[in-house]
Parts: sequence; C-alpha cells; structure tokens
Amino acid sequence: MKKDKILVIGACGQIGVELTLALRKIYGAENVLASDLREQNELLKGTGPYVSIDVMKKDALQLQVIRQGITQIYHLAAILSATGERSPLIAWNLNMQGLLNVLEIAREEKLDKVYWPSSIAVFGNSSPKQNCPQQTIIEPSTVYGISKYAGEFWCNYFFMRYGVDVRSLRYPGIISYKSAPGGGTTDYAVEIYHQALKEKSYECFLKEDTYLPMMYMADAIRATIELMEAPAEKISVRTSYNVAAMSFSPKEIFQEIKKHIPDFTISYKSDFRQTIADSWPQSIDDNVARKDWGWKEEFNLSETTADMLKNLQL
Ligand code: VAH
Repeated sequence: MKKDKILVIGACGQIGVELTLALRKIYGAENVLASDLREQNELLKGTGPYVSIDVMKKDALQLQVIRQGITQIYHLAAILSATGERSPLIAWNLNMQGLLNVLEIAREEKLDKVYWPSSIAVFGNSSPKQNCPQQTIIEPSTVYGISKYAGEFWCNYFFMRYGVDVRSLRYPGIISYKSAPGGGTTDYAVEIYHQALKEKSYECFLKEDTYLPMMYMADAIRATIELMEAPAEKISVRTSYNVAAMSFSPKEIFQEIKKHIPDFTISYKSDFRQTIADSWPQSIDDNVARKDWGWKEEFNLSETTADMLKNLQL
C-alpha cells in the first residue's frame, strides 16, 4: 500500500506548527515534510524533516513534490486579514497564486489529497450575523476574505473538472499557546492571555462587545484531520465547510480570565481592525459539517481559558 507522504506548506505559522506536530504523530515524523519561507520554528526543530520552500515558485515546489514522493499537501501559507489590508495586492497575489500553484501540482502529479484553509472572513456585512449558514449571501470586504472566497471556487473547480480531492474548512479565529498568530483581526484573543500573565492588563484593539466566532487550536487541528480522513463520499462541500466551536466578546474573555487572575484589568482602543471584525458574522451555523463528517467541538471558552493559562505558565 502506498505510504502517505505529506508536505505542509506554511508549517511555521500559527496553525502550521501544531498541524505539523499532530500529523507527525499520526503518519510518522519522517513522512511529514515541513516547509516554510522563513527559518524553521523552534518547536519543529528535531521533530522531522524541514525544507525552505517558496510556494510562489511552482517549478521548484513541483520538483520537491516529485523528489520527496509527496502524496498529500496541506497548504497553509497565506497573508491574513489585518496584514492583507496593509498590502492588498501582495496578499491577493500570494493567497491566490500560491493556491493555484498547489492545485496545478496536485492535478499534474495526481496527488491523493490537498488541504487548504478558508475562513469565516469570506462573509461580509450582507451575510447573516447570527448562525451564518453554509450557503448565504457572501460578499467579503477584505482582500483576505476576497482571496479566500475566490480560492474556495478554485478548489471546487479543480475537484469538479479534474477530480483533485481538495478539502477545506472556514476557520474562525484560532486560539493557541504554542505558536503566535500572524496578522489577524482575531489575534487579540491570543494576546490577551499573554498580557494577562505578563502585565495583568491588556489594551484591546476591538470594542468590548465585538462578538466573533472562535475555536481552540486543539479543536481546529482535530477538525482538519477528521475532515481529511473522512471517506470522500461523505464530503458534500467542495468549496469550504463552516466549522464553529464558540463565540465570545473581548468583555467575556476578559471576565473568564479574571476568574483565574482577579487583578487583571482591560482597556479598549479600537483600531482599523474593528471595521474588519464588524463585517464578520458573530456566530456560525456548521450543521453541514456535523451531518457530513461528524464535526463536534470539545473546547468552550472556560475550558480554553483554563488550558491556555495552564500551558502559558509552564
Ligand atoms: C484573521 N485569524 O483574523 C484570521 C481568521 C477569522 C479570522 O481567518 O484574519
């Protein structure tokens, strides 16, 4: 039986680090090749093979895929919402061309599977704010959201036209302690834990009542692997699945942390990211993912907070 050989592109990012470590546990370290443009993340050093790859250089990437006998690609490299608004065309180019390079290589090399993350950032002001459904009016207002929504249609096209088994999740904001987030609007929900422990105070760049869909990293990694390991016939969505776990506001996460750190204080000074956050849904309906491949979250805000603070204090 052909051995799975996985390439993770963007392995040094917030999700990439933990996804690489999780995949290495399942498939064996030597069968998961981690790659990124930047220096290898300290957490990955010594855990398996690493190679520096620029996803924008298709020929060099394809050579690696052939030489290493890659059978699956997890393509995570992207410029996120906040950074993308500072460099719109750079974000569009990386997010789109990077994906197209991976899809073309998957087609030409007949790869078994591809994973590519989308985001709840595809939704805009015209989408329902509460329990935003899998299919609805979708008019993204950030370059990141535009690139993710366009990418979803490219994934569906490569599946329908060429049979490329590419699968995708619309991640909410992801909370983690191992690796830092990278330029997103939901990054406050990670920074707040670090600041609570270091400074016992935090200046939040979103207003206190800004509700956003969020997910603990452990749930996000499990959702990704469960989707990729689901039988193909169970996958009814070839754009990208809504997945959800919890929704909360800065005020609620502050109050949850305060249960552990009573003298923790917060102030609010919203910046350009407030407009981005206001354009997104406050909660997500993920019943299609639950029905198709049995998605169910395990971490709520209280459990996330306890686990974050415990691990950040180690
Ligand atoms: C961002 N963390 O803030 C990402 C995510 C839903 C938001 O895609 O841009």
